[in-house]
Amino acid sequence: MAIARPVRALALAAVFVLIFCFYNIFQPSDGGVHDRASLKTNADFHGTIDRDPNLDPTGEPSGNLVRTSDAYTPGKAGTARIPATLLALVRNEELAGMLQSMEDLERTWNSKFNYPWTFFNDVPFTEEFKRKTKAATKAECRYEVIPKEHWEKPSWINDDLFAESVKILEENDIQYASMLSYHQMCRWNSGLFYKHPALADIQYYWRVEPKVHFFCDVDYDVFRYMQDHNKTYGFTISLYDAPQSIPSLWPETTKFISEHPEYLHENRAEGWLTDRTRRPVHNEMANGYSTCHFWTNFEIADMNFWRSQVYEDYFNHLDRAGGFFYERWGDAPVHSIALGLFEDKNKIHWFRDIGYQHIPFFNCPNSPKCRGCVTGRLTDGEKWLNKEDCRPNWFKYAHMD
Ligand SMILES: Nc1nc2c(ncn2[C@@H]2O[C@H](COP(=O)(O)OP(=O)(O)OP(=O)(O)O)[C@@H](O)[C@H]2O)c(=O)[nH]1
Ligand SMILES: [Mg+2]
Repeated sequence: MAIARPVRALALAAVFVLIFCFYNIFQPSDGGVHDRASLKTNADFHGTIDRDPNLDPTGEPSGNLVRTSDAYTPGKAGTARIPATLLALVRNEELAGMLQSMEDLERTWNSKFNYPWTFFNDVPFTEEFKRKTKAATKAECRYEVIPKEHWEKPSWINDDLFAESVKILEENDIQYASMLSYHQMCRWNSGLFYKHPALADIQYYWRVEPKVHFFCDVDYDVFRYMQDHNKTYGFTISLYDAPQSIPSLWPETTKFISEHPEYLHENRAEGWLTDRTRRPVHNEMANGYSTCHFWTNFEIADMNFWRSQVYEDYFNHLDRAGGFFYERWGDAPVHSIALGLFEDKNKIHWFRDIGYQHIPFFNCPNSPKCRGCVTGRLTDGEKWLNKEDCRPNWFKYAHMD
């Protein structure tokens, strides 16, 4: 029996619709940046960004900017540099990746301003590491070992409970859960790095990891920008976290707030932290936290915020609660929650003009100053990674600059 052409066309269309639905339901899951196997459907996600602002022409931030001059010559007395450093926690084995990050950042920015590099490690740096990193910059390089009391698992962490907790985290596909050093690194980056004696006289830092990329020429002193414009924190990328890595972080935070309601800033970005409209299941699994965070492998910040009594009390509360080890609290959600609750949201700045990549995400603005990345493309990884973009929430609850 012949089937009429319109009916055939309709049947074909129905098959395509079905395939499309099945693909969306069963495509690789989301989860956090590090964790692939958590949530299997799109039900926990409501829409991508309407229009990526990185597609719009991007220039420098508005207001007074300080340009390079002779006063930025390396080692010069009476320098225009303010107390600030490029800061990298890195292993000796990551030398090649560190040199690559340095090359990018020196080319695009630091060769004009010559801020010192400060390298941190839990073991001494090798002579080769020192020699090769020194050769990658005209600026001063400092090599620091982290004191044991800042790095070692604290005395109140119970080994058996840690081992049990790791099993649960691994069942939930939380990457690096069994690596004690990863937990130590997250804790150090959250609440200890700025206490290192080598940073005592330094106020601002730009965190740099090995194997990251910088794409755009930046022709002003970003540390002066932070200072002159009264900014506490600068980010490039904002993402959702894996809720299974932080189930008790928000409950511990609300406990802390109930003990210290006076610490809440009146112009805070709390809605960004508690949003449940875009990813309700994330919020539910993280017990009230959207899981939105600034991706802290890039951060330009004022350490006075971390050194404040408010943050000191908050970090100590979290540290005692044990979640850096019994869960896998990252410095990204910890820093972000503190900024979202205890800081004026207008003191947080999106460095949209700094082209940046840490695998698998980019910040790539539309600017003639940028080379080597694709404007407005968040990721060069799998398509589902686009769902991890949390900037729309930041723009909604805070601002776009
Ligand atoms: N010295 C030292 N550095 C570490 C250690 N663990 C991590 N780091 C550094 O801390 C930073 C973050 O660690 P990564 O392993 O990159 O963590 P991540 O960015 O969450 O993971 P990836 O997505 O795999 O890059 C990097 O700069 C590492 O070089 C450690 O045990 N010792
Ligand atoms: Mg990394």
